[in-house]
This record gives sequence, structure tokens and C-alpha cells, in this order.
Amino acid sequence: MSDPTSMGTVPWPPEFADLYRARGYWEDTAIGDVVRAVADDHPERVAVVDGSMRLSYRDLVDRADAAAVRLRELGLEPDDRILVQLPNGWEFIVLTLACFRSGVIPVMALPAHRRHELSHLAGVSQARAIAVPRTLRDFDHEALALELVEELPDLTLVLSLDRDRPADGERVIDLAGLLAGPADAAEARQAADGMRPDPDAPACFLISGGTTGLPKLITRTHNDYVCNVRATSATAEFDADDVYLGTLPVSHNFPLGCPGVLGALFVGAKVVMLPSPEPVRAFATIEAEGVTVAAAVPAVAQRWLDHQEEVGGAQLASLRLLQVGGSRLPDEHAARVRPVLGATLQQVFGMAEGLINTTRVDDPDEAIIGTQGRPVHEADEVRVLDPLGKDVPDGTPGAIYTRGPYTPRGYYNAADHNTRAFTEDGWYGSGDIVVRRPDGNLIVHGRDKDMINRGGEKISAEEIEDLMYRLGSLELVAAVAMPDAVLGERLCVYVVPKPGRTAPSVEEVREAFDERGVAAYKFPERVEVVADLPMTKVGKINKKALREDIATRLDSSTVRS
Ligand code: OOB
Repeated sequence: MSDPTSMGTVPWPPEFADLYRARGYWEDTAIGDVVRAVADDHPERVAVVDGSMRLSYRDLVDRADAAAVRLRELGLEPDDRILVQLPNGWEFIVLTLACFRSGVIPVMALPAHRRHELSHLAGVSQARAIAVPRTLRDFDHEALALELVEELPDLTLVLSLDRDRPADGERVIDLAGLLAGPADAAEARQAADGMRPDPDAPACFLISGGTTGLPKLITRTHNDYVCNVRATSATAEFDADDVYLGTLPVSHNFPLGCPGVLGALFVGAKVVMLPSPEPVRAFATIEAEGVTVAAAVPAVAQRWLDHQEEVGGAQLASLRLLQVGGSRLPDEHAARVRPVLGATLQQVFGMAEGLINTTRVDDPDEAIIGTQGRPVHEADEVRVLDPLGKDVPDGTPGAIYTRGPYTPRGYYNAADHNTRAFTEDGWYGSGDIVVRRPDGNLIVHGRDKDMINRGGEKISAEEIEDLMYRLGSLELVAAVAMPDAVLGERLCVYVVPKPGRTAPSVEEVREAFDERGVAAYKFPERVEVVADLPMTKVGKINKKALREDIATRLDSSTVRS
């Protein structure tokens, strides 16, 4: 791409771009136009439900257009970035669509992020604005946002959301006001139509769950993300009668676009937003709104299974499909989904970097229960390689590499890292070890990346180790996954104190992380103090040995609380 607005992004090579376009995988439509077209066909249909708030498709797109105009009036131009840290609510959807309409790029932060993550994400993306809830779960997001404005030269605007009263107006912009409907819908639409972004331009930045010190940004273009949404929508068999429950944090790729909220809006279906997957409320909402499709991480699926077994009843009668992904769903839970919840399970093995695999609705139970599915798009290329880069035969574990029409060719502004994460000819190696069966379905066998997958939230071991070293008292640190019945994995750190120093307790570590403003899901849950760490032959810390060590220690100790 020669367009200077795409600097820092790695384009697909022209021969691939031409092919994807010629085959219609890239539609050359901006995301906002897809939703606009649906709204024109079905203006009165309900698009979004959030508690007592119900937005029709007309309301939704009119508000998004008005907000696009207001973003422009605030001085935000196409290709400017806005760090979006909003909980699951209608406001997230309207703001995101407003960005998609105007070419302002939302950077999809998580509600759990704190100073440590937000200042990094704002810095790397050169964000000009940040959108936050005023306060949420006793945390003052607005105050933190104002601190970041003081520190980061590019960041000048705080958009603060308070559903009950307008934000103060002087130092912060009232997000509720920005998202209110237009004074003149036709005028707003015309203005927003005039801002229409190039479909090859970035639509949003997703956050990698990566393995490096701090998360990388993944540029997703309108063309690639529309392709992503359409392909996952097809395997989920989405149609206008579906009702999608958005209950995982919707800034994640899975509930945002696989097919998620956008998939529902692309087909004229109804989206129901819920801030938490807690089963009592989730089940009541499923019943009240006739939810047909929901997405969950394995830990949530397990809670829903247990809850349903406990309470019984027909609250989930409308639920036809439960998508589960983000981490490995144990087969024994997979087998319970249909009998207990009465819904078909769809396993989803995906990544913010692109490639999505799913089982199909009409697959035999054996495949639905025992595999993580196969690529959703006919142009997805997948190779399974041995450590020397040779393709392994089906049935043999190997590292997965992929290319395709919705798998970008590099992280944003990360040339060095890109040479490690991507091969020279553009294959992305996710670090997952998979087995491909002759029927094409993949089984996630393990991984060869230094990451802890805590119930679907990814924690980079390197990031944790850096934070631990900053405590000052430690000679050596190794962050490893310890097995957990609920979350799959939790975070354990092995530490070797410096001579004459004492290792911090787990409470002290957590306090120190909290003070630094690290997201709470990254707080270590166990500290193992040791005299030495096992090393590999090449002189690296032997994490495999440590993972085995902690697993046996947990096994032989009494059951965790
Ligand atoms: C999803 O995306 P990310 O970017 O948070 O994490 C990707 C990584 C994968 O490389 C893999 O290690 C793990 O998460 N993963 C799974 C899995 N789904 C993701 N590991 C085992 N089994 C699965 N079903 O997690 C994500 C993005 C879109 C859709 C679904 C999940």
C-alpha cells in the first residue's frame, strides 16, 4: 500500500491482494457500509439490546453516523487512533461503528487493562483519544485517562461514559452525549458517507495475546475483517432470526467478529449485550431475549454446564449454538454441551492475528467433541511443520503456520518481531502445536510459545518476568503455567532471590503489580522460591521441566481452594 496512512502496517503482496479481490474474498466495502445496507433493508428490526435500551437498526446507524461527525468535530481525522476501553454495552457498538464509518481507528483495549497496558497501547498506537467508562467496578478510569493525557504527547482527548450524568465537559468529553442520536439523520448520514474509509485501510487494531514483553497491535483492514466476519458467520450458520449474546469482553476478536457482534449486525440479527457471563443473569437473559447463539471460553462453558445441571429447567430452550474457544476445551466438557444445554457445540480455535478454525454445525459428534475444527475460509492456507520447517504428515504433531485473506502479514510497527513471528514468505506461526486429521480437523495439542493461557486471557511470560525483575530482589525468574481445573491454567512464578535477599511472597508480588497498574488477570497466583532453575542444553531456563514440576507439586498437595 502506498497510502501514507497505512505506515507501519505490512500489506499483503499485490499478487495475493489481487487474487483475494478477484475471487470476491475482499469485497471492497467498508464495515460501516455493510451495516448501513442492512439497516436500509430492515430499519425497524431490533439491532442491539442492552438492559432496557433497545436500538433498532435505524437508531444504531443514525447514532453511529452522528457520532462519526462529532468525532470529526473533535478534530479526529481518518487514521487517528482512539483507545477504546468500554465494557459490554450498546455504547461500545455505536462508538466502534462510528469509528468504522469515519476512518478513526479504534484500538481494542480490555476493560481489565490498567496503566501498565493502557500507556503502552496508547503509546504504540499514538492514540489521540481514549474512551473509558467514568468508573467501573470501583476503578476510576477517567482519572487514569487524565493522568495518561498528562504523560503522552499524542493523547489529548478523554471521552468518558457516565450513563447517569454528563461528564464534566471541561477536561473530558461526555461520551453519552457524543453517542446520542443526530439532530438531523439525513444530514449526518450524508456527512458520514463523505468520510467513507478506503477498504484497504485499517478498520481497527486488535491486541495480540503474544509472547513478547508487551502486547503487539494487529492491524485489521476493512477488507480482511469483513472477510473474517462473513466466513465465521457462514460456519455458525448465522441468519436474520438469530439472537447473539455478547457476554465475553467484546473487544476480543472472538465476540467482536467471529462472527460475534459484527456477524449478527451483518445479517440483520439481534445482539444482546451483557457485561458478565455469570450464569444466573446470562440464563435469564437468554430466556428473555430468545438468544440462539452465544460464545464462551471453556471456563464459562463449564460454569454454564454446572449451573444448568444444578437448576434444570428450560431457560436455554432457544439456544441453538454455543461457540467455545480461546483455550482448549477438555473433551469431557465438550461431550456434555449437547446433552446438558441442548445446544450444538462449536469449537473455535482462533487468534486475533487472523486464522479461525471451527467445527461445523452438522459435523458428527465425534468431531465436534474431539477437535477444534478446521479453517473457516476456502483460501485459508495451513501448514503443520516440524522444527526444521518440513511439513509433517496428518496425525503427527507440528507447529501451525498460516496465510490467508484475513490473516495480516505483520504486526503494526514491529519489524523486528515480524521477522520472528512470520516466515519470509508471509506465513504466520502462532506457536500452537496441532495435529491435523485426514478430515482436515485440527486438534490443539499444546504450544511452543512462552505464554500462559488463563481461561482464554493470554499472559506473556516475558512481560511477567520483566515486571518481576523490576522488584529488584530477584536473581532469576521464570513465569510458567500451572494446571487449573477451572481456568485451564494459572500463573506461577519460580524465583531465585539475589544472594542475601528474601523472595517476595505472592501477596507482596500482587501488591507490587497492582501499584504498577498491571491488569489483575496478570497477577501471579503462586510464587515458588527455589535455589536454582533447571537449564536446557543451550543454556535457557527449562520451562518444560518447571511446568512438570509445578504440576506434580499441585498434584501431591491437597486440593486447591
Ligand atoms: C483467541 O484469540 P487470541 O488472540 O486471544 O489467542 C490466540 C491463541 C491461539 O494461538 C491459541 O494458543 C489459543 O489462543 N487458542 C486455543 C483455542 N482458541 C484459541 N487453544 C486451544 N483451543 C482453542 N479452541 O483466543 C480467539 C480468537 C478468535 C476466536 C476464538 C479465539
